[in-house]
Amino acid sequence: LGIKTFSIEPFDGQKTGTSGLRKKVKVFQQPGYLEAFVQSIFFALPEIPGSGFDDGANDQPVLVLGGDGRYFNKEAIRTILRLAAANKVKKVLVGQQGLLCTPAVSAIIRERKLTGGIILTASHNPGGPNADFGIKYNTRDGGPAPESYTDVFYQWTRRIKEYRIAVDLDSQDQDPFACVSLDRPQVYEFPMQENDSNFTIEVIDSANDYVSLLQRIFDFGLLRQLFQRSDFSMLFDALHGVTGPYGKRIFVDELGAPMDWLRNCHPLEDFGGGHPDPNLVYAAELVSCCDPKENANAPEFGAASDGDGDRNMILGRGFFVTPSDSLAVIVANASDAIPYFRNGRLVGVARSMPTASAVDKVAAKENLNFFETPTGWKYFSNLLSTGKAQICGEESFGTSSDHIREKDGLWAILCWLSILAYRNVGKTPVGSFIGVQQLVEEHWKIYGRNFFTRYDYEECDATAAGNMMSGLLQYQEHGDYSSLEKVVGQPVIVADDFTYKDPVDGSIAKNQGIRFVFADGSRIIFRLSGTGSTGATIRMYIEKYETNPSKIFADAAETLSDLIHVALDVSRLEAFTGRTAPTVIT
Ligand code: VG1
Ligand code: CO
Repeated sequence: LGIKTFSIEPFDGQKTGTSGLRKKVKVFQQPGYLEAFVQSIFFALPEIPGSGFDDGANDQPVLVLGGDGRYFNKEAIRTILRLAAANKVKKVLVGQQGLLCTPAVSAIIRERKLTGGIILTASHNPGGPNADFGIKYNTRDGGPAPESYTDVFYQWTRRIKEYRIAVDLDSQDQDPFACVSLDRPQVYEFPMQENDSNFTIEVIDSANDYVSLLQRIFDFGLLRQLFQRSDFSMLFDALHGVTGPYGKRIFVDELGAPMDWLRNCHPLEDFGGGHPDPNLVYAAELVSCCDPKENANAPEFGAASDGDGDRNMILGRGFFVTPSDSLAVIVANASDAIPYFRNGRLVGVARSMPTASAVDKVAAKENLNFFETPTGWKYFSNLLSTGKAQICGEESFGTSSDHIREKDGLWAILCWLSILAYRNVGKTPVGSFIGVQQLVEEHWKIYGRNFFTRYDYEECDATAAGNMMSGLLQYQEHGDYSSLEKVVGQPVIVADDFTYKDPVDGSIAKNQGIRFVFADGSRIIFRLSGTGSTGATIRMYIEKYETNPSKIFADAAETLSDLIHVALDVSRLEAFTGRTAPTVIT
C-alpha cells in the first residue's frame, strides 16, 4: 500500500464538547470533514507528551476502533482505517460489525495496553441520516482525551492543510481495505511501501475482553442464583443501541435469563427512530412495563442503557431510582455485595457538581474521600488513576468505577443485581423478596433523601441561552439574593460559576455551571450542555435535602416545586427563550 496526500481547507467548529465531536450526520458527510478531524488528531498526538505517538514512545501505536452502530458508523470506520494506516499506526483492532460499546473500548485499551481508541458515537442523541454522529478519542489509560489533548486537536483543525490516506498502489482510487470483512474475527496484514512494515487490521469479538472483566468484578454464580428464583424477574432494554448483544451475552448466555427479559436488543442504525437515552421520557415504554398498575407481570427489576452503553437507568416495580440515589446506594453496599470492592478497596468517591449530594452523606458516614468535579467523565480519570476515588457518578445516568475510565451502563446494572442478590441470600419463602424500592427507602431512612430533578430545554436559540446565562452571572455579581432566600426560607451560602482545580495535575476548569447553594443543602444550578448538535440546551438542576422521616416519602415534583418556580423566575428563562415548558424532565 502507498500513501496519498490530499489538500484540504479547515472546517469551522471542529471543537470537541463534553464528550467528543458531535454533529449532524450531514455535517460529517461533507467531503473531507471526517478526514480533516481525524487527521488533526493524528497530527496532534505526536506533539502531546505521553500520548504514545510522541518521540518518547517505545512502540508503534496500536488503536482500537468501533462505535454504537449508528448510521455512518461503518463508512467512518473504513475512512479512519485508511487514515490510521497512513499516519504511522501499526495496528487497529476493530469491533466485529464495527460495534463496540464505550465501556468495552475503555476495557480493551487497558487490558491490551493499547495506545488509545477511537469511539464512533453520539451517545444518547438520535441516529439516522438526518440525526447525529460523533467521534471521540480515548487515551492509553482508557479514558476520554482530557483538555490537554483536545485543545491541541482543535488547534490542528484550525490550520490543517492536508490529510494522508492509504491507497492501493495498483488501483489508486480503490479502498485498499475493501477485502476486510467486519463479519467475523480475523487478522489482515497489509505491507506498507513507505516503511517496509505491515499495517494490521484485527477484527475482534466485541464482548470478550469486557465480559471477562465484568466476571472478575462480580460474583456471577450468585447472580445466576438470583436469576433462578421464582420471585425474581427483570427487563433489560437496550433501546436498539449497542448494548443489545452484550446484554444477551451477559444476561442470557452467562446468567441464564430467558430471552423475553430482553427488549430492543437488536442494534439499529437509527435506534428505531427514538432517542437511545435511558430516562423517564425516552424509555417510557420500559417504565410502563415495570409499573404494576400498567402491567400485571411487571418485573422486580428494570434497566436500560443508552446508544453507546455508558449510561444506565435503574427501575424497581413501579419505582424509579434517580441516578444520584443509585450512586449513593451502590457506594453504601459495594463493599459487602461486590467482590471487587471487598477488603477495603473502596476509599473514595466522586460525583459531578450538578449531581445530587446523596453520595456525600454516604462518604461522610463511611469516612470515604469525596470529590466534586465538573460535568463530563474525563474529570474523574485522574482521581480514578491515582486511587483517590474508586466509584464515580453523574446525575445524567452515568455511574462507573476504576475498573475502566468510562462510565459503564452494564456495570451499574450488575451492581444493582449484585446488591439484590446479596440482600436476598437465604430469603425464602416467595414473597419476602427485598426489592429495589425497599432498598432505596431504607437508604433514605439512614441518610436522608436528596430530592432532585433536572429540566432540559433542548435546542434553544444559542444567543438567547447565552444571554440568560449572562443575566444569571450579573444577578450573582449584584449579590442580593433576598427574593430567592425568601421563597426557599434559607440563606444562600454559595453563589458562583463552578470552578474545579484537579487535585492531581492542578489543571483548572472554569465556568462549569452557575450555582446557588442554600444553607440546608438545597441547590439551584444552571449550565449549558456541551453535547448537543443544534442550538443550545439549557439544563436546570434542582435539589433539596430532607431528613424528616415524615417527609422523605413525599412526591418529588411537589417537594421541589417552590425551588423550581423561583429558579425559573430568577433566570427569566421564559423571557429569554420563549420556552414555557422543558423538553425533558428527569
Ligand atoms: C451530558 C451529561 C454529562 C455526560 C455527557 C456525556 O453532557 O450532562 O453528565 O457526561 O452528556 O454522556 P452535557 O454537556 O450535554 O450536559 V454520554 O452518555 O454522551 O457519553
Ligand atoms: Co453515552
